[in-house]
Amino acid sequence: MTSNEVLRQWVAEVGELTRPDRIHWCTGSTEENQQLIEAMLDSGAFLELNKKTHPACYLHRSDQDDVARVEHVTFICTSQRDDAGPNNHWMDPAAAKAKMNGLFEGCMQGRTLYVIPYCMGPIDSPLSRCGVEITDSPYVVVNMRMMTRMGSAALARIEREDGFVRGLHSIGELDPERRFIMHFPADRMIQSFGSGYGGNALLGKKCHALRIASAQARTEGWLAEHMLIVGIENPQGEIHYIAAAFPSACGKTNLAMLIPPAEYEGWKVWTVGDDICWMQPGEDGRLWAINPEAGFFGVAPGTSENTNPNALAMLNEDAIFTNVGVTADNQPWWEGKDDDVPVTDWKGKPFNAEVNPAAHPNSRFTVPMRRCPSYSEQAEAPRGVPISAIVFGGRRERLVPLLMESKSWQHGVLLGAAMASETTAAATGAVGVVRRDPMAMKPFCGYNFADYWQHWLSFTDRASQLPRIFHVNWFRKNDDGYFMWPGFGDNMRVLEWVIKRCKGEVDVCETAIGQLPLAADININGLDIDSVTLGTLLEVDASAWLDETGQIREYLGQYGDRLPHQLLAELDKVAVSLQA
Ligand code: OXD
Ligand code: MN
Repeated sequence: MTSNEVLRQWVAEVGELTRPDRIHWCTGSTEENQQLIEAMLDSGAFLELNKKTHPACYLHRSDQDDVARVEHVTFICTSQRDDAGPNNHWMDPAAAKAKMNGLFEGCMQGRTLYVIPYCMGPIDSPLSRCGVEITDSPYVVVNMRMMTRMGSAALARIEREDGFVRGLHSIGELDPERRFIMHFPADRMIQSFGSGYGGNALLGKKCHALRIASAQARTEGWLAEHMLIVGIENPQGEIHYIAAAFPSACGKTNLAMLIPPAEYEGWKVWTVGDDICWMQPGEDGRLWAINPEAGFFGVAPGTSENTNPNALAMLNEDAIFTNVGVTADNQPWWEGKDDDVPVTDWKGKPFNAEVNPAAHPNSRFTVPMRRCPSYSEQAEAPRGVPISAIVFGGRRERLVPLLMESKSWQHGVLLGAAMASETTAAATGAVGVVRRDPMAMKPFCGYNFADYWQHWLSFTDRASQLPRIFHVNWFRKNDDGYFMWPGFGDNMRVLEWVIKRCKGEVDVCETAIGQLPLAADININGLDIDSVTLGTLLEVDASAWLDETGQIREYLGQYGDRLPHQLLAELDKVAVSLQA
């Protein structure tokens, strides 16, 4: 058990409410993990994959109605509705607790209640924060073991410090009508019922490391962001760390572990994180970042030898696959993987392309970060890594150029706040609809976006050497509907320009919307791209942008008086300059 009285009492209370058959305190040991896996193999929750090609790899098929995050039933429960903001669904905390108590009542009868102490971030980092998840799902336990520093070491830290995030989860009956993901930032508490899917059930990830942590970060003077962290090493051995925010399923994992094109001999890419970044000003005035996670929970479809060879290599062993297809020799398979032919789809039915894809579009892999060939040992550094540049990016077929730099930190905050992207399968709902997704945090900010932008703006007073801010768009299409930029490893060419700007090595073309690269400064050697295409990728269509600024103004208008004046002033400057 534990010497932490608060934790002991909370577990006892939850036990009384949910009435499990037994309570298990997770240590995170190999033996414990093995026992859970064996139990899941017995129950059918796990299927063993080809032992030769994929040792210690398992397939999990989720309930067919439980395959993605559910934003419409995800709530931020603050006493004042306005503190959650128009960006969140809100429920009164007392009403939410009453509703959840009703659902949790007796829900673990016949099940085991697992207590999972975990640490988000390196176990000995002052930037890390701890939590405890209570769950009745062994799938959650084995995933949390990969995704966080889980077990005895985390419990020891919890016993040393004051306060931890409390997360209560039950799969319930997996009934979509009885599914709620509740956040109580004031109590540092999460309650999730009715789903076993990643972002809804692995509470360390979106619920803690983004929604609760963003609110906590605001009061403590740091930032919790939906960003990858990547280190780019040049042939001279100099490493620049970049943090980049993209909406879900827009290629963060690919960018975090890209392999540079042949032209970049001597360059190396180091992966620190692929989804979440916690940043804090250091004594030197720079922002220092940790990845609070210890594993990847990545989107499987589209991952291939061409798009992300590092990911493919790390998925050969010790990985969990959720909702992918399988081949005749029992290997995991998803659309875009290779020329193999799947025989069974993600529902466990014979594969028929006319009926179902082999893998669900939001099928996932879970794997420890250390398995990634480009894994950076700096991901364990207690002080984190210093961030040179922040990159924002969305999925936009039109309008938005391949690359630009903000004119200032304040203008960079506007670039982030105005981000928009076409929706993907990572959440339930329509796919391909353009929606505003500020800082890629629309589904994840645990408080009012207006206050969040104010918090971002406040960093000019908190840190003297802030990173430069950039905006990219890999997804621009031509009139025939083809992507104009090759993306994937070739995104290195864009990152090279970003680093050159950080080092003051290249000039810019000043435009109304931002500072764009001179075409000659983007390395396109070895690329099948002509100067007209590159010109289009870097063009600014003033009248279309005026229209866009109108839409941004309308979007920001929802935040009323709470919206920071500075943000509107930045938007005004852009609009005036476009009119000129
Ligand atoms: C994720 C997501 O799982 O953003 O990372 O949906
Ligand atoms: Mn994500």
